[in-house]
Amino acid sequence: MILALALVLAAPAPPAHPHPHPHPAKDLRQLAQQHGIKIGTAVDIAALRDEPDYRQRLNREFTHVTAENAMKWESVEPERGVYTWDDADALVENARRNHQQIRGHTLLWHNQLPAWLTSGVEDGTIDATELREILREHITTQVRRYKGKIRAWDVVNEVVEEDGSLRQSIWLQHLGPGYIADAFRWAHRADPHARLFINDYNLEWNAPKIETTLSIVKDLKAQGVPIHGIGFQGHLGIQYDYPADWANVMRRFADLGLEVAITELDVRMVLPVTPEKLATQAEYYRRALTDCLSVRACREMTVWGFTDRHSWVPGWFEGEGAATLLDENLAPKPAYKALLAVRGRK
Ligand code: 9MR
Repeated sequence: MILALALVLAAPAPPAHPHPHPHPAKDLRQLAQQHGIKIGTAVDIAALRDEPDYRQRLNREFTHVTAENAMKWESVEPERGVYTWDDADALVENARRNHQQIRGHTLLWHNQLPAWLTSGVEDGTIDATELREILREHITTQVRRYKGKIRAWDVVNEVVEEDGSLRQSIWLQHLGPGYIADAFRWAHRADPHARLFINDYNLEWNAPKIETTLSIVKDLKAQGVPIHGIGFQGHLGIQYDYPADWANVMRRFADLGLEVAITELDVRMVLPVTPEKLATQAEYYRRALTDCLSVRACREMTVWGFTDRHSWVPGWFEGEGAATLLDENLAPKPAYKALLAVRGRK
């Protein structure tokens, strides 16, 4: 057995096949190559540091990474003017060593803001003029630090409500709707080569959100604001129908000249796990990749964690989980195999 294995390993590489990719991919890195897209994952920085099996799997499978939390404002500036880049730097360095591109997440959000900022705004010690300056400084500092190292930034995250109105965040309330254009301009100035995205959830299917986001993009473009991409988070659940119109929605944004990315894909289920549920989940993952591949402008599919050992889902949805491609022991689930079997463009 060992001898046979040694012979196989020693055999010369087979000649290039005349057809593009006749065999299923052996892992996600190869799948990404076959389809000419980037396949990424959110990275849990503690797991990257402490769990060798997690680290190996991450680096073997993925060509793109997003920091799940390490680049959020509360992580990088927990006290005013005190920057803590260690975790974000570690992720960037690991990516460099493993030939992974990076999505920066996220420059402006209403969640995971540092307490000094939210309390200062609340008690009035930070007024609108200062808040705008703080935001400009934050975006400039962070984007500049990773200039040339981040392929794409989620510049603004979740700025539209479910009913299609602009989100009532501190940004809208104190700075007015112009904060969105400002954020893109500041980010562009700090790194003119980074691709700048607007990112949201439920954008796969929610009509009011889709229409408002389309009009935001049109307005920005009309003003000459540097915006390059639309991020569909893609937090799905098998208890809901698959968003059947997703590829068409992607196309509407692509028609405005944007790059399209699936930025946070996961497919949760009500526990317990059953073979039937895993099969349905596999079908959702397969359809998401197929939808991306059907739209030429869709260049990236990123999953929000790749193992059920580290997923935000159980902590946020009681009784739900098992949302990722690999189980807690990093064994491939049917969804992983379904992705490898997808045939598509190129
Ligand atoms: O996965 C992230 C989780 O660890 C954090 O506790 C949570 C805090 O809000 O944010 C999660 O990531 C979110 C992402 O940054 C933006 N889109 C929704 C994601 C899931 O909540």
